Amino acid sequence: MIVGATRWDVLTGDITRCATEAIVNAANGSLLGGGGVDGAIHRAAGPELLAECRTLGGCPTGEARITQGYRLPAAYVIHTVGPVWRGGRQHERRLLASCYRASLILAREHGLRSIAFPAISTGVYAFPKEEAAGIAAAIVHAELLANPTDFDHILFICFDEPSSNLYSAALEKLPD
Ligand code: AR6
Repeated sequence: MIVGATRWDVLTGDITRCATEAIVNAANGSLLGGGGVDGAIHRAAGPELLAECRTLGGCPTGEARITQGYRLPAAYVIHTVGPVWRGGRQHERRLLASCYRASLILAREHGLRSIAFPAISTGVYAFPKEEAAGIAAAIVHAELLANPTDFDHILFICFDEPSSNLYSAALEKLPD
C-alpha cells in the first residue's frame, strides 16, 4: 500500500531482523525488558540496550522513548508501553492509539524514515487482536495523511500468519 510518499507493508517474521532505521518495542513501564517481543529485542541488541534503558526512568502507558539499537540491524529502538486489556473500559483503545502516534512522532523528531511495528499489546497484554489491528492501521494512516512526506517505509511485523492476515485486512478496510 502507498500513502503519500510512504510504502506500507505487512510482513510475517521476527522484528529483531528488520533493517528499518527504527523498530518499535512492545515494552512494559519499567523499560527493563521482559518476555515476548521485548525479550527478543533485548537478546538481539545485547546488554548495552538494557544499560541505556536503565537511564530512562521508565515510561508511562501510551508514551514512547527512544534508544540506540546496538547489535540490532535497526539503528534505533522506540520503546512504547501498550495497555493491558482489562475489558475495554480502562481507556485501552485510546492508549493503544497513543502508542502508535507517540512512536511515529518520536521517529519523525529523529528524522527516521523507516519504522517497523510489532502487534503492540496483543500478546501477554491480551488486547483483542482484530481490534488492535484496526486501531494500528487507523492511527498510522491518519499520521501518514497528515505528514505525507515524512516516512519512506512503514512495516507491521507480525509473528504469525493469522495475525498478519488481520493487519492486512485492517489496511484494506482503510478509506482511499
Ligand atoms: N517479532 C515480532 N513479533 C513478535 C516477536 C518477534 N520477535 N515476538 C513476539 N511477537 P508481547 P504485549 C509478537 O507479549 O502484549 C513483555 O514481557 C507476539 O506474537 O511481546 O505488548 C513486555 O515486557 C504478539 O503478537 O507484547 C511487557 O511486559 C506481539 O508481538 C509485555 O510483554 C506482542 O506480544 C507486553 O505485552
